[in-house]
Amino acid sequence: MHPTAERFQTRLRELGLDADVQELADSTRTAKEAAAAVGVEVGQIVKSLVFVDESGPILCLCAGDRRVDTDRLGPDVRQADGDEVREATGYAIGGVPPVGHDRPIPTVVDASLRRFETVWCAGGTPHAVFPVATEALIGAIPGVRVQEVS
Ligand code: 5CA
Repeated sequence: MHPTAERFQTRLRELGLDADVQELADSTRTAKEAAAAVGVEVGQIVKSLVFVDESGPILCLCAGDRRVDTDRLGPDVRQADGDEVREATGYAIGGVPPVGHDRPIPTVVDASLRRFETVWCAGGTPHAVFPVATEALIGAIPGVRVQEVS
């Protein structure tokens, strides 16, 4: 396994999440590609999107078939650029996982993910994903806010 996916797998275990990272030959860089690669609907793919407001980065875990309305995240919110994403999470765009970042990051979860019992998330690289019970994922995020985001 790629060392970044390996390191992320260790972090999942440390968080007590029973989830196995899978490396795929096909790209899972985007929600659409990930959905095709694992054979689920695109809504079931979790996008881990970084935004920034005046107090710093915010992570939004959004269903693959939804688009975040930044106004719902707060005032003066904009999407982070690639450097900011790496700085905030320790991972590059296309592989950003929903948990297990280099440092804590305030996290908002799209309530529409609760449509699915299981969701699929990025596992650290653009070829790594993992399935996890939606409620277990939400339960592993300290101080999480679950709300409509689109
Ligand atoms: N591995 C997949 C499925 S889990 C994944 O990481 N999807 S994602 O949606 O979380 O990551 C891709 C997202 O990164 C895009 O939806 C887009 O919002 C963002 N993105 C892509 N390119 C850029 C860029 N140049 N600057 C800022 N954000 C970008």
